[in-house]
Amino acid sequence: MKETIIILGANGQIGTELAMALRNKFGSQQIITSDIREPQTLGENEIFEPANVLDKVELKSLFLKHKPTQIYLLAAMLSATGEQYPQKAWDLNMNGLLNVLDIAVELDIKKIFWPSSIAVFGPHSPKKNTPQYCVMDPNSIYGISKLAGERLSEYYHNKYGLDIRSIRYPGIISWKTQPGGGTTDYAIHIFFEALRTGKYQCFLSEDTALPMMYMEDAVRATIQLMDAPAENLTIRSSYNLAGVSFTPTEIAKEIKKILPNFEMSYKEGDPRQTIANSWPQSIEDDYARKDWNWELEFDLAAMAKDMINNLKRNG
Ligand code: AKB
Repeated sequence: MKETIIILGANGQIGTELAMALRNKFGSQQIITSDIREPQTLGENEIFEPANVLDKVELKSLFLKHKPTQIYLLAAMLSATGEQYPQKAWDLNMNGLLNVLDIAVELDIKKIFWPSSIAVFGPHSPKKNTPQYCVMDPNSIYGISKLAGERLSEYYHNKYGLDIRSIRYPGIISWKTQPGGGTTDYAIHIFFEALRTGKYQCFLSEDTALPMMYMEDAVRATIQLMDAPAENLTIRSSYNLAGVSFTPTEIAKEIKKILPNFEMSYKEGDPRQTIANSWPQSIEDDYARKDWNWELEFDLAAMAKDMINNLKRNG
């Protein structure tokens, strides 16, 4: 079957790179990118349609026009910005998802990808090797909306047969598009600043370990999950994905191996520290490995090397 894919929230950090990978896989004509903002560039044969996921009428006419076989819903407000605008974060993260799920049921669009996050875990979840199933008491509005979204996804799968698939993304590290408003963003800013000024002041404390993943791995995982046979999938809420866990000290050490003059300092009292403290330090991803043969490629050293090479080449 020929796939037609709509990516909602396609101009963001993950959407930009996922769109490139999906265009390579299915051809540009099959991928419709959409966002409330126009993209900075649009290649020949690439299709973009402006749409707001909170506007159900607009969304439905987009789906009716292109008759997608798959939808990727990436429009969301991340953890740090969410704490500044909790009502807006809840509205976008929940109602955007609800709109897509409802229209998908109405128009019989079966296959949907929607990302969750490590933010679904909270202060009483195990901190190390956090398992798929455990106490979950997120205390950021972002985490609360993602956990509610996971329950909603599983509900729509069970009740309406939607083939919805999801990953609990760790912090995603990339050089092509900058992230916006996340707690894990320091692990990207550090590379840009290391090359630009040779220094970085980190807003998280030196020993704050968090699960992260290089963009190549995150995109590969997402497409691998979407390609997996439905009968192999035992999780319809969202899959844990481990990635690589490190502290600011550890990433700074890795950067210093390549840029020996790099200097790291720390700023105390940033509100993102409170969010980071409530999240796992590392994740266990047995279900992803078993159900769809997930394997990580980039460890911290490989990621740091690739980031710096690409930023130097493109900077
Ligand atoms: C954030 O920091 O908010 C995101 C996430 C871990 O979901 N990168």
